[in-house]
Amino acid sequence: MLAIKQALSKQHVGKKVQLRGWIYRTRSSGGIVFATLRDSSGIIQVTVKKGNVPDADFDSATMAGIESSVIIEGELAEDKRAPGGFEVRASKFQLVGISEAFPITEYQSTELLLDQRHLWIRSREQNAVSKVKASLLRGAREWFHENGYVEVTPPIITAVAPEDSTTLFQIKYFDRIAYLSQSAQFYLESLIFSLEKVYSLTPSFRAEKSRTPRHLAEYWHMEMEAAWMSNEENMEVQEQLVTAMLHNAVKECSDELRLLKRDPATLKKIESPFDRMKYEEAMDILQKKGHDVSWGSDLGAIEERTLTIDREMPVFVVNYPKELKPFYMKENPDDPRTYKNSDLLAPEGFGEIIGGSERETDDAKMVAWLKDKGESLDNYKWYLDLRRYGSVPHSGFGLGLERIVTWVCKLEHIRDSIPYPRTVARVYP
Ligand code: NSS
Repeated sequence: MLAIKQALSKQHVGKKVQLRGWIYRTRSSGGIVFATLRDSSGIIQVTVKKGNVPDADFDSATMAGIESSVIIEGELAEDKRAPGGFEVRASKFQLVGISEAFPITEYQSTELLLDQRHLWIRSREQNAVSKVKASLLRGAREWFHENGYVEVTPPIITAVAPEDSTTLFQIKYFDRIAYLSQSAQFYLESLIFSLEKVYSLTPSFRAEKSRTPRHLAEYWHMEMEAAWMSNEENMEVQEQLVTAMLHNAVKECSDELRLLKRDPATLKKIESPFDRMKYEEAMDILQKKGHDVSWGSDLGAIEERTLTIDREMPVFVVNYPKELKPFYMKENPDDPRTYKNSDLLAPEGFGEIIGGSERETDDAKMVAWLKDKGESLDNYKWYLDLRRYGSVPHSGFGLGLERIVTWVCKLEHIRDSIPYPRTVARVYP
């Protein structure tokens, strides 16, 4: 049994091949059925001619509608008109599981495709996105491993809110209330005192009411934390990691990228270092381009689009005003209105894919902030302890996996970067 991608090769021409998969397209004309077969690796044309297969097999081929599962045997031939340049001339056609009329046809509304997500994930685009995502992840894990980071497994059920406490998902936890994690950061911070350089991949949850093309309620978060690290070094890690991820996807998934209309060459030429732009400079650029922004304005999707639309390389925006970012960030001594932090924006208008910073080590400052926000100090006692027992300068970041996939795969909407997107409007299927 060959994978379709393996079968599409001159070396098998004139030889017998056996393939299995699902009917992708089919039409019949007179005594011939032209079927396209798909499996996880690709598609291939199969012609089933009456007389060349047993009669029962020909009947099966006539009956097998789109998405029926089949096993076929036949001779591989070159055919310039066929997708991939080859076709199989069947000598056997076995119907394994007949498909009812498939509910997804060529032009479908976004809503229908979301309702039928469990079936739509069979599409070639979704297949390609999943492979690119896996390849990006593999690139990241290899980079972390080669650079001495330990992968750790932080909890998902927590009592803390590293990010905006208004976007917490609350759950009933026995007879108490707990939250689904927004970020593993605080736990990673605790683990650096044991392991120094750590990373994790966990789902993060954000109850964001806004319906935007870049927000999910549940996304996969790759986070890193390292002891003895400044934010400048933190940015170096980010640019090297992102480059390694992209280059791995180009190496492993060029065909998939092309299917998604992403030219792999545009990713291959991305190399560290990336530009650094102060928040202040970003404001100047935006004002010159007609945005109504001033010191203290947040950068949303629209502003980030303006900043990156003409760029081919990612860019860091550094030193945001304190009022825009969380309490755990380290004050910037060169401009105490700001933090030692950075957001990494993807080019071509895609915008933020990573948020990172050096961390505050003065627990008095953190306590004052938490009190000011009306947070219960009890839940944060353990986190503040980290500043009391041998604190060290440290930094880290969080990378939104679906954000980077959206950019790399040139998707219009983040929902297509994950098999089952969770948004305000949807938990089914
Ligand atoms: O809120 S972040 O900017 N930062 C943190 O959570 C830090 N505590 C991470 C850390 O330093 N360990 O989120 C980090 C990234 C952000 O840049 C996006 O790429 C992604 O997480 N992100 C999202 N992706 C998809 N959907 C939503 N709603 C979302 N929110 C953030």
